[in-house]
Amino acid sequence: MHFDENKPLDIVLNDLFDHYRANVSDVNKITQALLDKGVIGSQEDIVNDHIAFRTLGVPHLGIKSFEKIFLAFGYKKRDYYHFEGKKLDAYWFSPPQEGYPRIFVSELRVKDLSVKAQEVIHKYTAHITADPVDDIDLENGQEVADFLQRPLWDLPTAVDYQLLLDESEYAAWVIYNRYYLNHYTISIHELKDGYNSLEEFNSFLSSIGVKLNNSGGVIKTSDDGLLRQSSTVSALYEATFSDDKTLEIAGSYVEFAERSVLPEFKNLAKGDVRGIHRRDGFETNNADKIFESTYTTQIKGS
Ligand code: OOG
Ligand code: NI
Repeated sequence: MHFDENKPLDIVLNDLFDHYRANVSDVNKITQALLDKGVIGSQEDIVNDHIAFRTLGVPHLGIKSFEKIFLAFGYKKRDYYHFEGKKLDAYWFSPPQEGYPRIFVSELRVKDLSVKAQEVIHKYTAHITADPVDDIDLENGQEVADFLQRPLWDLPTAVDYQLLLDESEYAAWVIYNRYYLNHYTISIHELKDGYNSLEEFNSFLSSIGVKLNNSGGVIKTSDDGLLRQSSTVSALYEATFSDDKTLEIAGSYVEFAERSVLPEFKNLAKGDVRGIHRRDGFETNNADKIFESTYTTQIKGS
């Protein structure tokens, strides 16, 4: 995915992707292998199904604040999802026009954590008393792009990070990684024959040594059978904390989605099938397992 940069949204998406790609080595590794095999002719041939962000459910930092950016770019807020065990809420947002990715934004239910964990989160975020996005010009793409790379709170100490990690892997991820892009998603059904089913694509990924999240099975399938997803597990990165301690922690990952044609369009000729004819949205049970792509249990498990 790469946009022409004639709109603020294009600038933002390109900038997010450039930072993400520079940090997550699986992104270029997969693109390069697809180029080498002739599956794609250039990086732009990859269709990005969606991107995802994580937020903290405290005043001025949750979805209600973060979403202002993408609502201003014409995205529409869609379904709500709840993840009981992980103490998360999420929404997805549909793009202003075809060719742009969906957006999945989740939020930690901070009030549902232990008092100790809440205290740690408040220690870093209590100074934020207005929506930080209100200070930026949402018509200026570069300003928005810079905002999404700018830390809104101080780096945590290793002790605080560890305390959060013991209770919520998601909390620990956000306190260190903040609003950085959590993943982008390759649309598998858009690829050529031999690569356009998740089974085929996942065997290609294994052949190039990419490790997949196996929580709930490698392929996660929606109840209607029409949305199937897989994802890599994050690599470990050496992170430096505010007390100069270092720990190996999770970063971002890559996802793969196969959206099937809806039953009412099943008689369409293959060449006539467009995005609108396929299963849209997300699925709670798939997402619940995909979150674990940054969890120690997946990264350190076999
Ligand atoms: C998001 C996990 C859910 C999906 O496509 O259902 C997800 C996350 O890890 O923040 O990406
Ligand atoms: Ni996703």
